[in-house]
Amino acid sequence: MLLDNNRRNPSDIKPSEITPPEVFKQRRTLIKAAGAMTTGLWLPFHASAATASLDAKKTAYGQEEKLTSYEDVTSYNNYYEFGTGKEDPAREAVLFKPAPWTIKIEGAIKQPKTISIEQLLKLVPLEERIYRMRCVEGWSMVIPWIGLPLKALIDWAQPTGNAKYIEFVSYNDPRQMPGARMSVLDWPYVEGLRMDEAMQPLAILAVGLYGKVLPNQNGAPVRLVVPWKYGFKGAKAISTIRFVEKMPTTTWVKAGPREYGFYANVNPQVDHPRWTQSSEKRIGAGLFAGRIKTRMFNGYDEVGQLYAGMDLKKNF
Ligand SMILES: Nc1nc2c(c(=O)[nH]1)N[C@H]1C(S)=C(S)[C@@H](COP(=O)(O)O)O[C@H]1N2
Ligand SMILES: [Mo]
Repeated sequence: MLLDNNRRNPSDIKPSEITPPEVFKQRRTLIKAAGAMTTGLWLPFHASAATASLDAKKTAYGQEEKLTSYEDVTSYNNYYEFGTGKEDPAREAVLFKPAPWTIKIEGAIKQPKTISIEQLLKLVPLEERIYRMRCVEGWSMVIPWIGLPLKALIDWAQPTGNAKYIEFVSYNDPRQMPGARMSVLDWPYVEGLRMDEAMQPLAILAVGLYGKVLPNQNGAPVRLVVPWKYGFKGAKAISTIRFVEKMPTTTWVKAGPREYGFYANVNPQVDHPRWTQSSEKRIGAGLFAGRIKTRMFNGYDEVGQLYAGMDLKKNF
């Protein structure tokens, strides 16, 4: 029953289809009180949580773009903890439990802290932002994210002057994540940004998409979205955020330093050894749609000043 529902497009399923309205409301209240929940209690609530809507204020970001369908956004992606195939995450992450959830914040900071999802959602009003997303493998999507500027969390965390970089560590549990039982990558998945990149207003922590709570396969309950960089910078299911002095060794740089750089800015002039970066295939554009030209910084020109004076062929 639960599995059957998940095979359909979740946007077509109203919570009321799964649960009578009064029970659904009751469950929502319970989900909000996630801190009080035990692991065993979570499962029956999961289906309703995954379709819960999220309030966010509309913004001007990406209004001119044609959106990639909810179906494509949630059924074609990379999330190696759930397998290396593009269709694996949607199938294998069905039973993953994104609540209760807290993020540990540590390193160069006045005092180590934890923040729960409930606290995170209250830091600043949530926004909807439509971003173009570009995977280094050559495909792209346009996704209406819901989230908050990463800067809001950094301001709350109060890093010290020694914080030059910020490291994001994804949750890793081989029991819940079949891909994490294999050594395709060096787990846990780690990504990072330079501090000024992290403060750039375009960088967000996403908690939803298409007006709903983030589906498991897209990084529930909270993931990074940095639209001027390749998709792999967007670490999913973040469990630890660490302020550090030295450039972190990120998972993909460790896996292939000739193929993946720390900066990973979208750059049509620097090809990946196996994939061209000068053009891209927009997912869902149709069989006869040609490839489109990839733009520097994925078209987010305003970030250029962060890299003034840097050789972006060396710092790829
Ligand atoms: N923890 C984790 N985060 C991850 C990945 C992963 O394998 N593990 N894959 C990355 C890659 S390569 C891409 S393109 C995006 C794809 O997911 P999205 O469509 O939800 O953005 O997630 C990124 N974040
Ligand atoms: Mo990617």
